Amino acid sequence: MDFSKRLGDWALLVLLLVSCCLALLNNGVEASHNVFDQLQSVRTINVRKVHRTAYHFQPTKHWINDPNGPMYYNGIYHLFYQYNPKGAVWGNIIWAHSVSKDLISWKTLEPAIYPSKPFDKYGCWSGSATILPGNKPIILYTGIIDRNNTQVQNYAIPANLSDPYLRKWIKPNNNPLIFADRSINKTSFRDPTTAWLGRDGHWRIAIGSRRKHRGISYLYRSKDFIHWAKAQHPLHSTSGTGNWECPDFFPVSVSGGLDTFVMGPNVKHVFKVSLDETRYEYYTIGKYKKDRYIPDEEMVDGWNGLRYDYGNFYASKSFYDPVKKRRVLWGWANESDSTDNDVMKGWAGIQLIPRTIVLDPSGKQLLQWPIEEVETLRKNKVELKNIKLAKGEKIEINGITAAQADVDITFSFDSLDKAEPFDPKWDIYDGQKLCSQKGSTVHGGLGPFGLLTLASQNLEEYTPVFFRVFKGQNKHHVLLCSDASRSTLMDPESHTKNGVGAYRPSFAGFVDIDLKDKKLSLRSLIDNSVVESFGARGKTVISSRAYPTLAIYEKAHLYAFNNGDETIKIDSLEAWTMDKPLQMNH
Ligand code: DQQ
Repeated sequence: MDFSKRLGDWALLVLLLVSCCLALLNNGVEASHNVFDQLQSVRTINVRKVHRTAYHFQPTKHWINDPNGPMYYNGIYHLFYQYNPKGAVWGNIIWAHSVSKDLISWKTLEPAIYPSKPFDKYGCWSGSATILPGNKPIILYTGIIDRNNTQVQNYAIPANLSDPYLRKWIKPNNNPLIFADRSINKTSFRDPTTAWLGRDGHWRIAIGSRRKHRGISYLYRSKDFIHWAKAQHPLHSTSGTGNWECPDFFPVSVSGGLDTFVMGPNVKHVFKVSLDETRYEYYTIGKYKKDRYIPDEEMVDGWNGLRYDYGNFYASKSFYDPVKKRRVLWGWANESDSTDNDVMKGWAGIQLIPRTIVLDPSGKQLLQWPIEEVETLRKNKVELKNIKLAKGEKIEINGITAAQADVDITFSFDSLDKAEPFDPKWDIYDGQKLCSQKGSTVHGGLGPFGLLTLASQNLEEYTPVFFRVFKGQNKHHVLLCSDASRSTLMDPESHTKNGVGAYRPSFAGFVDIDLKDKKLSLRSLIDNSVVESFGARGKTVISSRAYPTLAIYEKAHLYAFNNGDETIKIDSLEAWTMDKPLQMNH
């Protein structure tokens, strides 16, 4: 190693130590991400390849967070996203821009929106796109106008509608469109939604905020998209939930996706918020009436609410795809390694595979499924059928690249009798705690059974995704776990998330399913450092990040396993190696 490289490493180490101290002192503006002033512009010299994903969306280097303004326009899908062009931690935030014809192969364009005017001088934060009548896209985003983190809402429009990629965006001088009035907390006033048009011909948007500890989504109306007035009542608010970021509000039906303004019979509405305090999201399903959203009675409207994803998933945003008539959901997965490691590897953050969302026929939850286009990346199919796994048995799924795979498996069992009793003292909303106590190696009655993903040959490292069935008083409780606690041998002492350490939780969520047919299905998309798992055809979804040191590339293994008394059958299994998408062709 030459002297200058060593000096560089020392400088980086000192920088990291200083920034950690600053972070602990809570230095920096109030923002929704850890702020490491000293690291924001540490230039990446070498991008570390290991752990980069092959078929998930990620730029060539540096930090990304929220998906912004996803939309479809004249044959092209657009994805904008919060991006730090100068470093691998949050900061210097702009709207980066990529386009695609299939949501899988992307082309990076020049940044679309970046600080340049008084109304966004200190940051261009999240927002959404709306297609106005006459097929004219418009973006609403949050601008930061001073060092006190004051937030306003701005708009941007394409410079040239006949440019197929809409490369250049203009931020007209009549911005900002919306200031916080005196009743609003101006440092918690952000992330405008896609607008929807009411029957009265007026546009509506919702904006995330809080009053003390009450999460609020303010509703604004406009006739012309330029002059906006705050409605007397917020669209929705919930006490005790803290600041709401990235609200999303849209109609759903059982049969397919709906454009954002659609109302009528058989249509319900979904309201989702991202919880600033806990960094997870919840949604409710309900009615939209007289400009207020009312969750259905059986919905849990708070910290224990339904989640799109019980793992690493935040700041999600949906859009309507008019071509395939579907609602598509984008969500960001942050890294779970340490900040130090992010700076070393020169990149942080991915977007998860877009998902279609429909209403479950029960009307009580949503179903999510990876967009069908991801299947075009499948190759080397392997199949298994009717394989029994007695307690303690596992079988390797050979013939694919296990570090980069799509696996879809259906398990069945003869009886529910051996399911362990569900202790009434356990918290039915805290699957994660239960999963941390009853991991994949803790023998059970019916389960644990599932997959061991990103596994090293001798199981020094693995990320298990598995079911465990419990017998409750009136029904069975099915727990789906995605447990990163043994996913890596890297820095084993660093197990807590304090803004700088690694985070390896035993993510888990319950699956609302009746087990009449005694079957449970699981699909996992595995991509080097991410495992996205869809339980029971998208009823419960969990995404985990993992950083194996042995189970990388061709050295990763994939197994199906059973550690419960009840013998489990693999009814069917299909698995594929996943290709890396080519750059979008022009
Ligand atoms: N990220 C953006 C904010 C948003 C937060 C800033 C959510 O607009 O509230 O990068 O992750």
